[in-house]
Amino acid sequence: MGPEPTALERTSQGTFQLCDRFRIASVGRSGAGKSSLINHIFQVNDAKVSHHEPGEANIYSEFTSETNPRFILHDSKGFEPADATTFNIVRDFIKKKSDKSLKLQDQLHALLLCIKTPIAGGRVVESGDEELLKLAHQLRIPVIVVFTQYDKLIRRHMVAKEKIMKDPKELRQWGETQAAQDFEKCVDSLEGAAIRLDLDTTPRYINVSGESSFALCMRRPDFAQVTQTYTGNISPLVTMTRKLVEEDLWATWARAQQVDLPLKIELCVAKGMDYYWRALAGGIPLVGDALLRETLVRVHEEIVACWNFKDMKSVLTCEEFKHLMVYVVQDMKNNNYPKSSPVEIDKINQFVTLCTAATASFAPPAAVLGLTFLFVKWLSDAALENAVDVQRVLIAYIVDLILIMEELFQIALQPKVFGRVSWEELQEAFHAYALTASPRNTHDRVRDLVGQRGGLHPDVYLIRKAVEELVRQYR
Ligand SMILES: Nc1nc2c(ncn2[C@@H]2O[C@H](COP(=O)(O)OP(=O)(O)O)[C@@H](O)[C@H]2O)c(=O)[nH]1
Ligand SMILES: [Mg+2]
Repeated sequence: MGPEPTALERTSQGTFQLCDRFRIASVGRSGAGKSSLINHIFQVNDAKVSHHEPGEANIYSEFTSETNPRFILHDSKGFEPADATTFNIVRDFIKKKSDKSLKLQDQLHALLLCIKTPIAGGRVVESGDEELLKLAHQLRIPVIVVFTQYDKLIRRHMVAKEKIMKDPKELRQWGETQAAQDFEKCVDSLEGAAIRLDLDTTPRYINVSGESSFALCMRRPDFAQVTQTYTGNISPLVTMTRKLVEEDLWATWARAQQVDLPLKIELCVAKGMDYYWRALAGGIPLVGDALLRETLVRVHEEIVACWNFKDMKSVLTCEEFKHLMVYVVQDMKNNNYPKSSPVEIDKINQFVTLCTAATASFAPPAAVLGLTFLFVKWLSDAALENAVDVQRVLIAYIVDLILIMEELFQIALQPKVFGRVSWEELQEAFHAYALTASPRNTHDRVRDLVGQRGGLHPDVYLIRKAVEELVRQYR
């Protein structure tokens, strides 16, 4: 065994084994918008926990969603200032779940305190909320105060002026500015609470609007376009949470959340690249001298897992999809491939038709895709090493796969698909990818990154950031 793993290695190495699901609690009054918020973050539609029995705080019950199995939710309604019993239940739960001697997976990883953004004056942070903030602070549980339904505040200001303001854009601008001013009062209230509680910093806070179908301005149908939808700040909330959770947990969070693309990309690159570095260093148990082909397969699986798709038929991990990926990166074996051939969408279509056909017998994939014998042989024989051709193929594979997964993500987010993927969606993703990020361009950039002679820069962190940057540029 080598030296102790660095923090960077540790974060990606066993994170998922260490902690498979992100455990989050949401507390706030009924109707605050907790369920809507959770539905958004994790792209599920079933995060509903009923609170029919008065006084009951069922924060102990674990909610898990079939659509997204990567998180566990504890949901509890808030407490009236006089309601000591309910508060005590929540307090005891949080205390129990913050015990560091528990396994990481059993601990509470983050707490969202949801407060409906008030649309008129009044006390914002109530005494129950204060108690909770104090407790979270003492126990060092990452907590975010989420001011929900912020769109309603904007709407209130718009409605007040909709008869006077003729320009819908101006009206919306007005609503947003006024709401921002009102929101300052919420922030003041929170800062005041922090001082009263003697916390060393103000808790993190954010305003969000989780509803996308809510009409901001209903009485003027002619304003529909600019006023109808408003969803805001969910992605920044996800980023904020990522910064607050412990380093060992960021990957678990990045995989569970389903709204923040840059965070997904960061995770994919970390997973993909680190596997390579570890394989190179001989750090993967049971793998002797790693081969390139094997490594690509593992990198492929690591990256696919980050997206958390509902892949009932295991399309994303099947051999055929991997063949397609190999086809996409074929030109990267040589530095100056004479005609760096663009991905031919016809070939992909033909291939997918064969894969999904009822009859199993068809020409070998290599033939259909026009993979050269030399390339296929090289792939299966090449040892994993610090060689430029190996690195070019590997990085191109990582970049292209992430870009395709990203397209798939957009497709899978459509309501009718709801995270489920099959060949149909994957094919659509390939099309979108071939149109937007011409592989030729990304491949040129990968060539630059790997360098003509020397190969990759030895600084793992730097390379990770450079690959992330590359992917982002082609989004
Ligand atoms: N306009 C608007 N309505 C919201 C928002 N979030 C939730 N709602 C609505 O508020 C009601 C209560 O939301 P819910 O998520 O069930 O609250 P919970 O009781 O805290 O879980 C539902 O009718 C939601 O559709 C939001 O951001 N904007
Ligand atoms: Mg609810």
